[in-house]
Amino acid sequence: MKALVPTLLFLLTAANEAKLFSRCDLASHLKQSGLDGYKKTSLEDWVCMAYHESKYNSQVVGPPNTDGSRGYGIFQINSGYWCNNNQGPTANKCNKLCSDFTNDDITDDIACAKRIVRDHKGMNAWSSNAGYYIPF
Ligand SMILES: [Ca+2]
Repeated sequence: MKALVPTLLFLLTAANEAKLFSRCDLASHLKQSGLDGYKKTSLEDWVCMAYHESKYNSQVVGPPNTDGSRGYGIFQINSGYWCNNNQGPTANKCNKLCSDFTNDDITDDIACAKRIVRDHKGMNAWSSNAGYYIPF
């Protein structure tokens, strides 16, 4: 049992670990996931958006917006439309828990970002939400 406790602590820590991506590391992930040119949005625009939303930090939870929703993770995905944070009404169009967007695996974040940009607002889904910006 004594040996099991540190192992469990390590696993819990690893599961909750966030990642601060470098620009090149993030660009590589996004390119491998097919975001370069996705819905006519360049890789540069995706990387720029992630920088302004989260400074490439996968752990960021934004402050409450006027409607009480928040942004989650590297793309600051909004809890009012795209994920469920169990703190208010949501359309949950990505069918995910918002906490799934604050870990170091951004595969699901990217999948939801693709869903968001397919919506009628496209990339304006982000630029119209200036309140998401998180100063560091
Ligand atoms: Ca994730």
